[in-house]
Amino acid sequence: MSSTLIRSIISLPFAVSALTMLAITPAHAESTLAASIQVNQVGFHPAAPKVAVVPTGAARDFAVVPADGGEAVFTGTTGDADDWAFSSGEVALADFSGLQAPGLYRIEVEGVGESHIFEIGDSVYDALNDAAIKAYYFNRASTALPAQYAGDWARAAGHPDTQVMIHASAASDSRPEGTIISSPKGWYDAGDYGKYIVNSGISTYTLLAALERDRERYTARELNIPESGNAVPDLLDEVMWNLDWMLTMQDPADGGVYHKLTTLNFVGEVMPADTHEQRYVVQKGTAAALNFAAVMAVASRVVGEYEQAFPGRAAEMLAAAERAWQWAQANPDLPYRQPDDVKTGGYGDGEFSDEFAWAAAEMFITTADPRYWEAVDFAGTQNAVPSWSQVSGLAWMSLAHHVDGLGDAANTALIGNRVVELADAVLATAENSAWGVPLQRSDFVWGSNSAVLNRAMMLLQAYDLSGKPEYVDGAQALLDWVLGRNPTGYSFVTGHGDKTPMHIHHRQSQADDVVDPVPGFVAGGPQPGQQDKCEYPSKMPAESFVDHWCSYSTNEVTINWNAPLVYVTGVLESINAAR
Ligand SMILES: [Ca+2]
Ligand SMILES: [Ca+2]
Repeated sequence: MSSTLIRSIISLPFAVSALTMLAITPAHAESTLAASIQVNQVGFHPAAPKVAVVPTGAARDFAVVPADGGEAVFTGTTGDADDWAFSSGEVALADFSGLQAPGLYRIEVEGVGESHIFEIGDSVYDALNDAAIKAYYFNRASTALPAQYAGDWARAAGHPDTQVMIHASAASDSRPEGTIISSPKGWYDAGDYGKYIVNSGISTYTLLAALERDRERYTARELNIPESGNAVPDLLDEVMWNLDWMLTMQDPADGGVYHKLTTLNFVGEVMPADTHEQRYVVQKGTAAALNFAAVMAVASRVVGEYEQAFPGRAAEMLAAAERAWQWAQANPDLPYRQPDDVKTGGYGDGEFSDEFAWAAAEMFITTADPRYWEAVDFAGTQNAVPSWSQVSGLAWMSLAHHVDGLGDAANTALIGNRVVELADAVLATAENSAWGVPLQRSDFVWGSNSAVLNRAMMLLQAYDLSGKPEYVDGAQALLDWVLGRNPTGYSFVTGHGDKTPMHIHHRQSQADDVVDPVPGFVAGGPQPGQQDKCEYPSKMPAESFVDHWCSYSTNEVTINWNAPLVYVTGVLESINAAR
Protein backbone atom coordinates (compact mmCIF):
# COMPACT_ATOMS: atom_id res chain seq x y z
CA MET A 1 0.00 0.00 0.00
CA SER A 2 2.69 2.47 0.91
CA SER A 3 4.44 2.15 -2.43
CA THR A 4 1.13 2.79 -4.18
CA LEU A 5 0.63 5.77 -1.94
CA ILE A 6 4.05 7.18 -2.64
CA ARG A 7 3.70 6.64 -6.36
CA SER A 8 0.38 8.41 -6.30
CA ILE A 9 1.86 11.32 -4.48
CA ILE A 10 5.01 11.71 -6.50
CA SER A 11 3.38 11.22 -9.88
CA LEU A 12 0.30 13.38 -9.53
CA PRO A 13 0.43 16.56 -11.57
CA PHE A 14 2.57 19.11 -9.82
CA ALA A 15 0.72 21.83 -11.63
CA VAL A 16 3.14 24.52 -10.64
CA SER A 17 6.01 25.84 -12.68
CA ALA A 18 9.38 27.02 -11.51
CA LEU A 19 8.14 30.49 -12.39
CA THR A 20 5.12 30.03 -10.18
CA MET A 21 7.22 28.64 -7.33
CA LEU A 22 9.15 31.89 -7.18
CA ALA A 23 5.92 33.86 -6.93
CA ILE A 24 4.52 31.89 -4.00
CA THR A 25 3.82 33.83 -0.86
CA PRO A 26 3.01 32.08 2.40
CA ALA A 27 -0.64 31.53 3.19
CA HIS A 28 -2.04 33.71 5.95
CA ALA A 29 -3.71 30.81 7.65
CA GLU A 30 -4.80 30.73 11.25
CA SER A 31 -2.52 28.75 13.49
CA THR A 32 -5.39 26.56 14.68
CA LEU A 33 -8.77 25.67 13.34
CA ALA A 34 -11.70 27.20 15.20
CA ALA A 35 -13.83 24.39 16.62
CA SER A 36 -17.38 24.83 15.39
CA ILE A 37 -20.48 22.88 14.38
CA GLN A 38 -19.98 21.29 10.97
CA VAL A 39 -22.73 20.22 8.61
CA ASN A 40 -23.36 19.60 4.92
CA GLN A 41 -23.81 23.22 3.79
CA VAL A 42 -25.71 22.40 0.61
CA GLY A 43 -28.26 20.29 2.41
CA PHE A 44 -30.42 17.22 2.52
CA HIS A 45 -33.37 15.57 0.85
CA PRO A 46 -36.31 15.37 3.33
CA ALA A 47 -36.03 11.58 3.61
CA ALA A 48 -32.23 11.46 3.92
CA PRO A 49 -30.29 10.90 7.16
CA LYS A 50 -29.15 14.26 8.54
CA VAL A 51 -26.19 14.53 10.88
CA ALA A 52 -24.12 17.46 12.12
CA VAL A 53 -20.89 17.23 14.10
CA VAL A 54 -20.55 19.21 17.34
CA PRO A 55 -17.21 19.92 19.05
CA THR A 56 -17.73 18.96 22.67
CA GLY A 57 -16.35 16.97 25.55
CA ALA A 58 -19.75 15.58 26.47
CA ALA A 59 -23.22 15.04 25.05
CA ARG A 60 -25.11 18.31 24.58
CA ASP A 61 -28.54 19.57 23.65
CA PHE A 62 -28.86 21.03 20.17
CA ALA A 63 -31.54 22.85 18.23
CA VAL A 64 -32.30 23.30 14.55
CA VAL A 65 -33.58 26.83 13.89
CA PRO A 66 -34.76 28.62 10.73
CA ALA A 67 -31.90 30.45 9.00
CA ASP A 68 -33.74 33.75 9.31
CA GLY A 69 -34.36 33.30 13.06
CA GLY A 70 -37.33 32.21 15.10
CA GLU A 71 -38.27 29.25 17.23
CA ALA A 72 -36.45 25.92 17.03
CA VAL A 73 -38.13 23.46 14.67
CA PHE A 74 -36.25 20.45 16.04
CA THR A 75 -34.39 19.74 19.26
CA GLY A 76 -32.29 16.80 20.34
CA THR A 77 -29.27 15.63 22.29
CA THR A 78 -26.01 14.63 20.68
CA GLY A 79 -24.53 11.16 21.05
CA ASP A 80 -21.52 10.58 23.28
CA ALA A 81 -18.35 12.53 22.52
CA ASP A 82 -15.40 10.71 21.00
CA ASP A 83 -12.09 11.51 19.39
CA TRP A 84 -10.71 10.48 15.99
CA ALA A 85 -7.15 9.73 14.99
CA PHE A 86 -7.21 12.12 12.02
CA SER A 87 -8.46 15.35 13.62
CA SER A 88 -8.17 17.31 16.88
CA GLY A 89 -10.46 17.27 19.87
CA GLU A 90 -13.60 15.39 20.74
CA VAL A 91 -16.81 15.61 18.76
CA ALA A 92 -20.35 14.24 19.02
CA LEU A 93 -22.98 13.57 16.37
CA ALA A 94 -26.23 15.54 16.28
CA ASP A 95 -28.82 13.48 14.39
CA PHE A 96 -31.77 15.52 13.13
CA SER A 97 -33.03 13.06 10.51
CA GLY A 98 -36.50 13.50 12.01
CA LEU A 99 -36.70 17.02 10.60
CA GLN A 100 -38.18 16.73 7.11
CA ALA A 101 -39.90 20.08 6.53
CA PRO A 102 -38.30 21.93 3.59
CA GLY A 103 -36.52 25.14 4.49
CA LEU A 104 -33.23 26.86 5.27
CA TYR A 105 -31.81 26.15 8.71
CA ARG A 106 -28.88 26.31 11.12
CA ILE A 107 -27.87 24.11 14.05
CA GLU A 108 -27.39 25.87 17.39
CA VAL A 109 -25.67 24.57 20.51
CA GLU A 110 -25.58 26.73 23.61
CA GLY A 111 -22.01 27.61 24.54
CA VAL A 112 -20.65 26.34 21.21
CA GLY A 113 -22.27 28.49 18.55
CA GLU A 114 -24.10 27.91 15.30
CA SER A 115 -23.47 26.05 12.08
CA HIS A 116 -23.43 27.33 8.52
CA ILE A 117 -26.80 27.54 6.77
CA PHE A 118 -28.10 24.45 4.96
CA GLU A 119 -31.27 23.50 3.10
CA ILE A 120 -33.73 20.67 3.41
CA GLY A 121 -35.63 20.17 0.18
CA ASP A 122 -36.38 18.10 -2.87
CA SER A 123 -33.76 18.25 -5.62
CA VAL A 124 -31.28 19.85 -3.27
CA TYR A 125 -28.32 18.56 -5.36
CA ASP A 126 -29.62 19.48 -8.83
CA ALA A 127 -27.80 22.80 -9.04
CA LEU A 128 -24.62 21.26 -7.63
CA ASN A 129 -24.77 18.37 -10.10
CA ASP A 130 -25.29 20.77 -13.01
CA ALA A 131 -22.38 22.92 -11.85
CA ALA A 132 -20.05 19.97 -11.38
CA ILE A 133 -20.67 19.04 -15.04
CA LYS A 134 -20.48 22.64 -16.23
CA ALA A 135 -16.99 22.82 -14.68
CA TYR A 136 -15.85 20.63 -17.59
CA TYR A 137 -17.20 23.21 -20.04
CA PHE A 138 -15.14 25.83 -18.22
CA ASN A 139 -12.06 23.64 -18.70
CA ARG A 140 -12.55 23.10 -22.45
CA ALA A 141 -9.40 23.57 -24.50
CA SER A 142 -9.31 25.00 -28.04
CA THR A 143 -12.37 27.22 -27.74
CA ALA A 144 -13.53 30.60 -26.52
CA LEU A 145 -16.09 30.63 -23.73
CA PRO A 146 -18.64 33.32 -24.65
CA ALA A 147 -20.45 35.20 -21.87
CA GLN A 148 -23.72 33.69 -23.11
CA TYR A 149 -22.57 30.38 -21.58
CA ALA A 150 -19.72 31.30 -19.26
CA GLY A 151 -21.11 34.45 -17.63
CA ASP A 152 -18.47 36.25 -15.57
CA TRP A 153 -15.91 33.59 -16.53
CA ALA A 154 -16.07 34.25 -20.28
CA ARG A 155 -12.63 34.01 -21.84
CA ALA A 156 -10.85 34.01 -25.17
CA ALA A 157 -9.85 30.79 -26.93
CA GLY A 158 -6.50 29.18 -26.18
CA HIS A 159 -4.56 26.08 -27.12
CA PRO A 160 -5.93 25.33 -30.62
CA ASP A 161 -3.64 22.27 -30.56
CA THR A 162 -3.68 21.99 -34.34
CA GLN A 163 0.14 22.17 -34.51
CA VAL A 164 1.23 19.64 -31.89
CA MET A 165 4.69 18.12 -32.20
CA ILE A 166 5.65 14.47 -31.85
CA HIS A 167 8.11 14.33 -28.95
CA ALA A 168 11.25 12.21 -29.38
CA SER A 169 9.79 9.68 -26.91
CA ALA A 170 6.76 9.21 -29.17
CA ALA A 171 8.58 8.99 -32.50
CA SER A 172 7.69 6.18 -34.91
CA ASP A 173 8.50 5.33 -38.54
CA SER A 174 5.46 7.08 -39.90
CA ARG A 175 5.65 9.94 -37.36
CA PRO A 176 9.30 10.81 -36.69
CA GLU A 177 10.30 13.31 -33.99
CA GLY A 178 9.05 16.79 -34.82
CA THR A 179 6.13 15.63 -36.98
CA ILE A 180 3.16 17.99 -36.60
CA ILE A 181 -0.23 16.49 -35.80
CA SER A 182 -3.59 18.01 -34.95
CA SER A 183 -5.04 17.13 -31.55
CA PRO A 184 -7.60 19.80 -30.62
CA LYS A 185 -10.41 19.98 -28.06
CA GLY A 186 -10.46 17.97 -24.81
CA TRP A 187 -10.48 19.32 -21.27
CA TYR A 188 -7.59 20.87 -19.40
CA ASP A 189 -6.70 18.24 -16.83
CA ALA A 190 -6.54 20.34 -13.72
CA GLY A 191 -5.18 23.67 -12.59
CA ASP A 192 -2.71 23.34 -15.47
CA TYR A 193 -3.32 23.25 -19.23
CA GLY A 194 -2.10 19.72 -19.97
CA LYS A 195 -4.24 16.93 -21.44
CA TYR A 196 -3.44 13.47 -20.06
CA ILE A 197 -5.01 10.26 -21.41
CA VAL A 198 -4.77 8.27 -18.19
CA ASN A 199 -6.58 10.87 -16.11
CA SER A 200 -9.00 11.59 -18.92
CA GLY A 201 -9.80 7.88 -18.87
CA ILE A 202 -11.25 7.61 -15.38
CA SER A 203 -12.88 11.05 -15.66
CA THR A 204 -14.61 10.43 -18.97
CA TYR A 205 -15.64 6.94 -17.89
CA THR A 206 -17.20 8.17 -14.65
CA LEU A 207 -19.28 10.77 -16.50
CA LEU A 208 -20.41 8.17 -19.05
CA ALA A 209 -21.28 5.80 -16.19
CA ALA A 210 -23.38 8.55 -14.62
CA LEU A 211 -25.25 8.85 -17.91
CA GLU A 212 -25.69 5.08 -18.23
CA ARG A 213 -27.03 4.93 -14.65
CA ASP A 214 -29.42 7.90 -14.95
CA ARG A 215 -30.21 8.54 -18.60
CA GLU A 216 -33.64 10.01 -17.89
CA ARG A 217 -32.26 12.46 -15.39
CA TYR A 218 -29.54 13.75 -17.69
CA THR A 219 -31.83 13.93 -20.70
CA ALA A 220 -33.91 16.44 -18.75
CA ARG A 221 -31.05 18.69 -17.55
CA GLU A 222 -29.98 21.80 -19.47
CA LEU A 223 -26.51 23.12 -18.67
CA ASN A 224 -26.44 26.22 -20.89
CA ILE A 225 -23.55 25.04 -23.04
CA PRO A 226 -23.30 25.61 -26.80
CA GLU A 227 -24.91 22.21 -27.47
CA SER A 228 -27.92 22.81 -25.19
CA GLY A 229 -31.20 22.37 -27.04
CA ASN A 230 -30.01 19.68 -29.43
CA ALA A 231 -31.35 16.12 -29.20
CA VAL A 232 -28.50 14.88 -26.99
CA PRO A 233 -28.15 15.12 -23.18
CA ASP A 234 -25.80 17.99 -22.37
CA LEU A 235 -23.73 15.62 -20.26
CA LEU A 236 -22.98 13.56 -23.36
CA ASP A 237 -22.33 16.68 -25.44
CA GLU A 238 -19.77 17.72 -22.84
CA VAL A 239 -18.14 14.28 -22.82
CA MET A 240 -17.96 14.30 -26.64
CA TRP A 241 -15.70 17.35 -26.42
CA ASN A 242 -13.14 15.15 -24.68
CA LEU A 243 -13.80 11.96 -26.66
CA ASP A 244 -13.06 13.89 -29.86
CA TRP A 245 -9.68 14.83 -28.44
CA MET A 246 -8.91 11.37 -27.06
CA LEU A 247 -9.47 9.85 -30.51
CA THR A 248 -6.71 12.07 -31.94
CA MET A 249 -4.26 10.61 -29.40
CA GLN A 250 -4.28 7.21 -31.13
CA ASP A 251 -1.50 6.64 -33.67
CA PRO A 252 -3.38 5.62 -36.84
CA ALA A 253 -0.40 3.50 -37.90
CA ASP A 254 -0.42 1.01 -35.02
CA GLY A 255 -3.32 1.74 -32.63
CA GLY A 256 -1.02 2.81 -29.78
CA VAL A 257 -2.06 5.80 -27.68
CA TYR A 258 0.10 8.73 -26.60
CA HIS A 259 0.26 9.24 -22.84
CA LYS A 260 -0.25 13.01 -22.79
CA LEU A 261 -0.28 16.30 -24.65
CA THR A 262 1.52 19.09 -22.81
CA THR A 263 4.19 21.74 -22.98
CA LEU A 264 7.63 20.67 -21.77
CA ASN A 265 7.19 22.73 -18.56
CA PHE A 266 4.18 24.03 -16.68
CA VAL A 267 3.30 27.57 -17.73
CA GLY A 268 2.73 30.40 -15.25
CA GLU A 269 -0.45 31.99 -13.90
CA VAL A 270 -1.86 33.00 -17.28
CA MET A 271 -5.12 32.66 -19.18
CA PRO A 272 -5.30 30.08 -22.00
CA ALA A 273 -5.12 32.76 -24.70
CA ASP A 274 -1.89 34.15 -23.25
CA THR A 275 0.28 31.05 -23.54
CA HIS A 276 1.73 29.89 -26.84
CA GLU A 277 4.50 27.47 -25.88
CA GLN A 278 4.97 24.47 -28.19
CA ARG A 279 2.91 21.46 -27.13
CA TYR A 280 3.94 17.85 -27.64
CA VAL A 281 2.44 14.39 -27.56
CA VAL A 282 4.65 12.21 -25.39
CA GLN A 283 5.35 8.46 -25.33
CA LYS A 284 2.85 5.69 -25.94
CA GLY A 285 2.24 3.32 -23.04
CA THR A 286 0.21 0.36 -21.85
CA ALA A 287 -1.86 2.37 -19.35
CA ALA A 288 -2.80 4.96 -21.97
CA ALA A 289 -3.81 2.29 -24.50
CA LEU A 290 -5.97 0.38 -22.01
CA ASN A 291 -7.59 3.51 -20.56
CA PHE A 292 -8.38 4.55 -24.11
CA ALA A 293 -9.76 1.12 -25.01
CA ALA A 294 -11.98 1.04 -21.92
CA VAL A 295 -13.36 4.54 -22.43
CA MET A 296 -13.98 4.09 -26.16
CA ALA A 297 -15.78 0.80 -25.49
CA VAL A 298 -18.10 2.52 -22.99
CA ALA A 299 -18.51 5.54 -25.26
CA SER A 300 -19.39 3.31 -28.18
CA ARG A 301 -22.38 1.79 -26.39
CA VAL A 302 -23.54 5.15 -25.00
CA VAL A 303 -23.06 7.13 -28.22
CA GLY A 304 -24.72 4.27 -30.12
CA GLU A 305 -27.99 5.29 -28.44
CA TYR A 306 -27.74 8.59 -30.33
CA GLU A 307 -26.81 7.31 -33.77
CA GLN A 308 -28.91 9.93 -35.52
CA ALA A 309 -27.07 12.77 -33.77
CA PHE A 310 -23.65 11.11 -34.10
CA PRO A 311 -23.80 8.98 -37.25
CA GLY A 312 -20.99 6.46 -37.48
CA ARG A 313 -19.32 7.60 -34.28
CA ALA A 314 -20.17 4.55 -32.16
CA ALA A 315 -18.61 2.23 -34.75
CA GLU A 316 -15.57 4.49 -35.01
CA MET A 317 -15.10 4.39 -31.24
CA LEU A 318 -15.44 0.62 -31.00
CA ALA A 319 -12.92 0.13 -33.79
CA ALA A 320 -10.54 2.51 -32.01
CA ALA A 321 -11.02 0.59 -28.77
CA GLU A 322 -10.25 -2.72 -30.44
CA ARG A 323 -7.07 -1.36 -32.05
CA ALA A 324 -5.85 0.04 -28.71
CA TRP A 325 -6.65 -3.29 -27.00
CA GLN A 326 -4.64 -5.14 -29.66
CA TRP A 327 -1.73 -2.74 -29.23
CA ALA A 328 -1.78 -3.39 -25.47
CA GLN A 329 -1.75 -7.16 -26.08
CA ALA A 330 1.45 -6.65 -28.05
CA ASN A 331 2.86 -4.16 -25.51
CA PRO A 332 1.56 -5.44 -22.16
CA ASP A 333 4.16 -3.90 -19.89
CA LEU A 334 5.25 -0.51 -21.20
CA PRO A 335 5.07 1.99 -18.32
CA TYR A 336 5.22 5.72 -18.88
CA ARG A 337 8.71 7.02 -18.17
CA GLN A 338 8.89 10.79 -18.00
CA PRO A 339 11.54 12.01 -20.47
CA ASP A 340 14.22 14.22 -18.95
CA ASP A 341 13.09 17.33 -20.84
CA VAL A 342 9.41 16.98 -19.83
CA LYS A 343 8.37 18.42 -16.46
CA THR A 344 4.55 18.30 -16.58
CA GLY A 345 2.45 15.75 -14.65
CA GLY A 346 3.65 12.16 -14.91
CA TYR A 347 0.62 10.01 -14.17
CA GLY A 348 3.02 7.07 -14.22
CA ASP A 349 1.77 3.61 -13.25
CA GLY A 350 3.62 0.32 -13.26
CA GLU A 351 0.78 -2.11 -12.51
CA PHE A 352 -1.51 -2.86 -15.43
CA SER A 353 -3.55 -5.89 -14.31
CA ASP A 354 -6.32 -3.49 -13.23
CA GLU A 355 -6.24 -1.62 -16.57
CA PHE A 356 -6.44 -4.94 -18.44
CA ALA A 357 -9.43 -6.00 -16.32
CA TRP A 358 -11.19 -2.71 -16.87
CA ALA A 359 -10.65 -2.62 -20.64
CA ALA A 360 -11.63 -6.29 -20.98
CA ALA A 361 -14.79 -5.74 -18.93
CA GLU A 362 -15.89 -2.81 -21.05
CA MET A 363 -15.09 -4.59 -24.32
CA PHE A 364 -17.02 -7.62 -23.08
CA ILE A 365 -20.06 -5.56 -22.06
CA THR A 366 -20.13 -3.68 -25.36
CA THR A 367 -19.42 -6.57 -27.74
CA ALA A 368 -20.71 -9.61 -25.76
CA ASP A 369 -17.66 -11.41 -27.15
CA PRO A 370 -16.68 -14.02 -24.50
CA ARG A 371 -13.03 -13.78 -25.53
CA TYR A 372 -12.82 -10.53 -23.59
CA TRP A 373 -14.16 -12.14 -20.40
CA GLU A 374 -11.69 -14.97 -20.85
CA ALA A 375 -8.77 -12.63 -21.59
CA VAL A 376 -8.49 -11.70 -17.91
CA ASP A 377 -8.53 -13.69 -14.67
CA PHE A 378 -11.60 -12.01 -13.19
CA ALA A 379 -11.79 -14.54 -10.35
CA GLY A 380 -8.31 -13.32 -9.34
CA THR A 381 -9.18 -9.64 -9.76
CA GLN A 382 -10.02 -7.87 -6.53
CA ASN A 383 -12.19 -4.80 -6.20
CA ALA A 384 -10.79 -1.48 -4.99
CA VAL A 385 -11.95 2.09 -4.57
CA PRO A 386 -10.96 3.62 -7.92
CA SER A 387 -8.23 6.14 -8.57
CA TRP A 388 -6.48 7.13 -11.80
CA SER A 389 -3.87 4.41 -11.29
CA GLN A 390 -6.10 1.68 -9.81
CA VAL A 391 -9.12 1.07 -12.01
CA SER A 392 -10.27 -2.48 -11.21
CA GLY A 393 -13.23 -0.91 -9.38
CA LEU A 394 -14.41 0.57 -12.67
CA ALA A 395 -14.50 -2.93 -14.18
CA TRP A 396 -16.62 -4.30 -11.32
CA MET A 397 -18.86 -1.25 -11.37
CA SER A 398 -19.62 -1.58 -15.08
CA LEU A 399 -20.07 -5.34 -14.84
CA ALA A 400 -22.49 -4.86 -11.94
CA HIS A 401 -24.49 -2.21 -13.76
CA HIS A 402 -24.85 -4.45 -16.81
CA VAL A 403 -25.06 -7.74 -14.90
CA ASP A 404 -28.50 -8.66 -16.23
CA GLY A 405 -27.39 -8.36 -19.84
CA LEU A 406 -24.06 -10.18 -19.71
CA GLY A 407 -23.59 -13.34 -21.68
CA ASP A 408 -23.32 -16.82 -20.19
CA ALA A 409 -19.53 -16.51 -20.00
CA ALA A 410 -19.74 -14.03 -17.12
CA ASN A 411 -19.76 -15.15 -13.49
CA THR A 412 -22.58 -12.98 -12.17
CA ALA A 413 -22.28 -14.26 -8.59
CA LEU A 414 -18.63 -13.21 -8.58
CA ILE A 415 -19.57 -9.73 -9.79
CA GLY A 416 -22.12 -9.26 -7.01
CA ASN A 417 -19.73 -10.55 -4.39
CA ARG A 418 -16.92 -8.24 -5.44
CA VAL A 419 -19.16 -5.17 -5.26
CA VAL A 420 -20.69 -6.03 -1.88
CA GLU A 421 -17.36 -7.08 -0.32
CA LEU A 422 -15.82 -3.71 -1.10
CA ALA A 423 -18.87 -1.77 0.03
CA ASP A 424 -18.95 -3.62 3.35
CA ALA A 425 -15.25 -2.94 3.88
CA VAL A 426 -15.85 0.76 3.21
CA LEU A 427 -18.84 0.93 5.55
CA ALA A 428 -16.95 -0.82 8.34
CA THR A 429 -14.52 2.10 8.61
CA ALA A 430 -17.34 4.35 9.89
CA GLU A 431 -17.29 2.40 13.16
CA ASN A 432 -13.96 3.97 14.09
CA SER A 433 -14.99 7.46 13.01
CA ALA A 434 -16.21 9.94 15.59
CA TRP A 435 -17.41 11.96 12.60
CA GLY A 436 -19.63 9.07 11.49
CA VAL A 437 -18.03 9.12 8.04
CA PRO A 438 -16.56 5.92 6.55
CA LEU A 439 -12.97 7.08 6.04
CA GLN A 440 -9.61 5.62 6.94
CA ARG A 441 -6.03 6.92 7.06
CA SER A 442 -5.21 5.83 3.51
CA ASP A 443 -7.96 8.09 2.16
CA PHE A 444 -6.02 11.20 3.18
CA VAL A 445 -3.90 11.27 0.04
CA TRP A 446 -3.42 13.92 -2.62
CA GLY A 447 -6.96 14.57 -3.85
CA SER A 448 -8.55 13.10 -0.72
CA ASN A 449 -11.97 14.41 -1.69
CA SER A 450 -11.90 12.17 -4.75
CA ALA A 451 -11.10 9.20 -2.51
CA VAL A 452 -14.13 10.20 -0.42
CA LEU A 453 -16.40 10.53 -3.45
CA ASN A 454 -15.14 7.35 -5.11
CA ARG A 455 -15.90 5.48 -1.88
CA ALA A 456 -19.44 6.87 -2.11
CA MET A 457 -19.62 5.77 -5.75
CA MET A 458 -18.67 2.21 -4.73
CA LEU A 459 -21.31 2.18 -1.97
CA LEU A 460 -23.92 3.22 -4.51
CA GLN A 461 -23.04 0.19 -6.67
CA ALA A 462 -23.88 -2.05 -3.71
CA TYR A 463 -27.10 -0.13 -3.15
CA ASP A 464 -28.11 -0.64 -6.77
CA LEU A 465 -27.49 -4.39 -6.43
CA SER A 466 -28.99 -4.93 -2.98
CA GLY A 467 -31.35 -2.04 -2.26
CA LYS A 468 -30.00 -1.93 1.30
CA PRO A 469 -30.36 1.60 2.73
CA GLU A 470 -27.12 1.48 4.75
CA TYR A 471 -25.15 1.79 1.50
CA VAL A 472 -26.92 4.93 0.35
CA ASP A 473 -26.73 6.34 3.89
CA GLY A 474 -22.97 5.76 3.84
CA ALA A 475 -22.73 7.55 0.50
CA GLN A 476 -24.71 10.44 2.01
CA ALA A 477 -22.26 10.70 4.92
CA LEU A 478 -19.34 10.81 2.47
CA LEU A 479 -20.99 13.54 0.40
CA ASP A 480 -21.74 15.37 3.67
CA TRP A 481 -17.99 15.32 4.33
CA VAL A 482 -17.17 17.01 1.03
CA LEU A 483 -19.91 19.60 1.53
CA GLY A 484 -18.94 20.72 5.03
CA ARG A 485 -19.20 17.94 7.64
CA ASN A 486 -15.43 17.99 8.12
CA PRO A 487 -12.98 19.68 10.49
CA THR A 488 -11.90 22.40 8.04
CA GLY A 489 -15.39 23.89 7.92
CA TYR A 490 -15.28 24.16 4.13
CA SER A 491 -17.81 22.97 1.63
CA PHE A 492 -15.08 22.05 -0.85
CA VAL A 493 -17.03 22.79 -4.04
CA THR A 494 -16.52 26.30 -5.40
CA GLY A 495 -19.72 28.34 -5.24
CA HIS A 496 -21.77 25.67 -3.42
CA GLY A 497 -22.07 26.14 0.32
CA ASP A 498 -21.75 28.92 2.86
CA LYS A 499 -17.95 28.73 3.17
CA THR A 500 -16.23 27.55 -0.01
CA PRO A 501 -12.70 27.75 -1.49
CA MET A 502 -11.96 31.12 -3.09
CA HIS A 503 -8.34 30.59 -4.16
CA ILE A 504 -8.23 27.19 -5.88
CA HIS A 505 -5.02 26.22 -7.69
CA HIS A 506 -6.60 26.71 -11.12
CA ARG A 507 -4.89 28.95 -13.63
CA GLN A 508 -8.02 30.53 -15.12
CA SER A 509 -9.43 31.30 -11.67
CA GLN A 510 -6.11 32.78 -10.58
CA ALA A 511 -5.35 34.77 -13.76
CA ASP A 512 -8.76 36.23 -14.56
CA ASP A 513 -10.02 39.41 -12.89
CA VAL A 514 -13.12 37.80 -11.36
CA VAL A 515 -13.19 37.59 -7.56
CA ASP A 516 -15.06 34.29 -7.42
CA PRO A 517 -13.29 31.18 -8.72
CA VAL A 518 -14.83 29.21 -11.58
CA PRO A 519 -17.82 27.47 -9.92
CA GLY A 520 -18.53 23.76 -9.60
CA PHE A 521 -15.00 22.49 -8.95
CA VAL A 522 -14.20 20.32 -5.93
CA ALA A 523 -10.86 21.19 -4.31
CA GLY A 524 -8.45 18.32 -3.66
CA GLY A 525 -9.05 18.33 0.08
CA PRO A 526 -7.04 17.74 3.24
CA GLN A 527 -3.99 15.49 3.27
CA PRO A 528 -0.95 15.79 5.52
CA GLY A 529 1.81 15.59 2.89
CA GLN A 530 2.00 19.40 2.58
CA GLN A 531 4.27 18.90 -0.47
CA ASP A 532 3.86 22.53 -1.55
CA LYS A 533 5.37 23.87 1.72
CA CYS A 534 2.52 26.34 2.15
CA GLU A 535 1.45 27.42 5.62
CA TYR A 536 -1.17 25.06 7.03
CA PRO A 537 -3.37 25.40 10.12
CA SER A 538 -2.70 21.83 11.24
CA LYS A 539 -0.71 18.71 10.47
CA MET A 540 -3.63 16.40 11.27
CA PRO A 541 -4.64 14.44 8.15
CA ALA A 542 -8.24 15.66 8.10
CA GLU A 543 -7.31 19.26 8.91
CA SER A 544 -4.34 19.77 6.62
CA PHE A 545 -5.97 22.05 4.06
CA VAL A 546 -5.50 25.67 3.13
CA ASP A 547 -7.55 27.76 0.71
CA HIS A 548 -4.66 29.37 -1.09
CA TRP A 549 -3.31 29.32 -4.67
CA CYS A 550 -0.02 28.22 -3.14
CA SER A 551 -1.53 24.91 -2.03
CA TYR A 552 -1.42 22.77 -5.13
CA SER A 553 -1.35 19.70 -2.91
CA THR A 554 -4.74 20.39 -1.22
CA ASN A 555 -6.46 23.13 -3.21
CA GLU A 556 -5.97 22.20 -6.86
CA VAL A 557 -8.87 20.95 -8.95
CA THR A 558 -8.82 18.14 -11.53
CA ILE A 559 -11.24 16.52 -13.93
CA ASN A 560 -10.97 13.14 -12.18
CA TRP A 561 -11.90 14.61 -8.81
CA ASN A 562 -15.01 16.29 -10.20
CA ALA A 563 -16.25 13.16 -11.97
CA PRO A 564 -17.35 11.19 -8.88
CA LEU A 565 -18.96 14.38 -7.55
CA VAL A 566 -21.13 14.35 -10.68
CA TYR A 567 -21.85 10.64 -10.30
CA VAL A 568 -22.70 10.70 -6.60
CA THR A 569 -24.87 13.85 -6.63
CA GLY A 570 -26.77 12.58 -9.67
CA VAL A 571 -27.42 9.14 -8.21
CA LEU A 572 -28.48 10.56 -4.83
CA GLU A 573 -30.93 12.85 -6.63
CA SER A 574 -32.34 9.88 -8.54
CA ILE A 575 -32.61 7.71 -5.42
CA ASN A 576 -34.15 10.50 -3.36
CA ALA A 577 -36.63 11.38 -6.08
CA ALA A 578 -37.85 7.78 -5.99
CA ARG A 579 -38.35 7.47 -2.22
CA1 LIG B 1 -27.56 18.90 -25.61
CA1 LIG C 1 -2.94 0.41 -12.63
